[in-house]
Parts: sequence; structure tokens; C-alpha cells
Amino acid sequence: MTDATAPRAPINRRALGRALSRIADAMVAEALAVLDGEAGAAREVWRCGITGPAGVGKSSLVGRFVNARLAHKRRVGVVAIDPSSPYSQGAILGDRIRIDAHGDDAELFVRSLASRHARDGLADNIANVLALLEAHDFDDVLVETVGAGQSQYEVRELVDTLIVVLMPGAGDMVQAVKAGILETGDIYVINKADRPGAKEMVAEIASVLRHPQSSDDWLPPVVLASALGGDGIAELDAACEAHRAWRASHLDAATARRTRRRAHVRALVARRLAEVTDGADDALWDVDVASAYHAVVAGLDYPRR
Ligand SMILES: Nc1nc2c(ncn2[C@@H]2O[C@H](COP(=O)(O)OP(=O)(O)OP(=O)(O)O)[C@@H](O)[C@H]2O)c(=O)[nH]1
Ligand SMILES: [Mg+2]
Repeated sequence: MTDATAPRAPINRRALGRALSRIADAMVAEALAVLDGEAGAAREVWRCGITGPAGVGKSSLVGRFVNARLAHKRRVGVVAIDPSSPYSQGAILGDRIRIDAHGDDAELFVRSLASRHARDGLADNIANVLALLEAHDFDDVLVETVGAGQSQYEVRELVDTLIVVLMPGAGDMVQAVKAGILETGDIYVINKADRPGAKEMVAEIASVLRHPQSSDDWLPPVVLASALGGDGIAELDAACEAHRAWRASHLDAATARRTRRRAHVRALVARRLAEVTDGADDALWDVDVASAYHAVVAGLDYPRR
């Protein structure tokens, strides 16, 4: 554990920024070289995912939410995983957050990341990014990802608390919840409370969420918020603190660590598999399936650096 009385070294923005860019674009071999021997965090880190369909206000919400986290005297690292826009546009998020922050920027690090190599945006590289951030002395690590469905499940196992953001006026979102696609959330936020139908949507989402089997289970709260006006941010923060407390008293830390590590290794193997099959010579596919299978599996490993 870190000595709480010792002055904390400032965030090394340049080194961390470089390492993040490097790992975002890294092939599996290089990512492993970066992570090899990485002991992980000295302190307990809260990992929080913020996900939801495009344009619901995730970044705006994060811009407000970081102030609540900074007010707890926590050091906050934010990465927005951006499948489409190039690095230069990532500054938009950083600027917005800086405008909203209480001059507490020394404890805040924000970065938007895109990747050329990952298949699903950066989705299959999130584990590496989070592991790297975690090793850099943050208290809170927030990750914004776009989308519902597959990418949401991938981030699910990598974070402690998953916030799913939705907005009113999109009936397909309620349908998605009903279909179980969005049942991964620990906390739901109905953003854009200033728009018509927001309150109704809170009630509707709450009514379709899975109900706990026992009093020990976590019932995901549905928070009404307006990132634009700053409403609901305190409630969201309280919901996150409640979820952290629930986890601490209900989940075994060793089991959680194993689950996370398994998800991380799976993501790495999946990426490695894509590297091998995407880069394979045409001739590989001219043999029978069993031979091709064994050739692919044999090609997965390489000498450890
Ligand atoms: N009316 C209203 N608009 C909002 C609110 N919060 C965000 N917006 C607007 O919604 C738009 C999208 O906001 P972002 O924060 O970029 O949304 P996002 O979910 O991060 O978007 P992507 O990262 O592209 O998926 C912007 O024009 C915001 O100004 C809100 O509470 N009310
Ligand atoms: Mg965004």
C-alpha cells in the first residue's frame, strides 16, 4: 500500500500519454512486452465504464462527473475509446472537461484514444489500456466506450461499475433493454432530462430492469440527469459510491481479480488470433480445415521477449 502521508508524485502526463498511444496501436507482442512484469496498482483503484449509444451525452456527463470524483480528493484518469475519430479530435473531450473542472486539474488526466489495429475500434484493446492506467497511480479510472451489445459485454468484465447512459426520445433503447441487450449495467443514467419524455423513460427503464433475486443482490438505480445543466451528477456520484460499498461487502476480491484477468487474457488471445488469421498466406486456406486449424494454433505463440 502507498504511504498516505507521503506527498504524491504528480501525474507524469508526457510519459503516460506516450505509453497510452503506444499501447493503443500496439500489436499483441508489444502490448505484452509493456505489461510484462507490471505489478498492477499499489492502491485500490475504482474502474468505472461509461457506455451507451452514440450521442447520448456520455462525454458531457463524464465532464461533469469528474468534478464530483475530484471533490472526493481522488486522482482521476479518463480514457475515451473512440473508434472513429483521430487523435486530434480527442482534444474536444479534454477541453470540455478542463472548462468544467474546479481548477483541480493536477489530479485529472484525460485522453481520447483510437486504434488502427484493433478490430472493433479499440474495444479489444481496452484491457491493456486499463491495466496501463491502473499502474499509474490513479484512484479512479474511467473509460468511455460507445455502443451497445458486444463492446459493452467486453468492457463489463473489465470494470467494477458499469454506467449505461441512455436518452429520451429513442424507443429502440427501451426495446434494447427489454431484449436484455442492456442488462449489463450497474447504474443507468437517463441523460438529457431537459428533453420531453425523460421522466417517463426513467420509470420505463426501472420497470424492465432485472429484479434482484435476494436482498443481497444489487438493484441498478436509474438516475435522471442533464449533463448540460449539471443536474443529477450528485445522484450519479452517490449511486457509484453505493455500488462500490456493495461490491466491497458482497464480492470476493480474489475472485473479481481472477475474472478480470481471464477477460484480459481472452482479449489478448482473440487479438492474437486475428493477427495470425488476417496476416496468413492464402495458401493456408487451401488445405483441409483440420490442417489449417493446427497451423493457426501453432502460429499463435512466439518467443517471449
Ligand atoms: N439537451 C441536452 N443535450 C445534451 C445533454 N448532454 C449532452 N448533450 C448534447 O448531446 C450531444 C452529444 O454529447 P456528447 O457528450 O458528445 O455525447 P457522447 O455520448 O459522448 O457522444 P459519442 O462519444 O459521439 O458517442 C452534444 O451536442 C451535447 O451538447 C443534455 O443533458 N441535454
Ligand atoms: Mg463521447
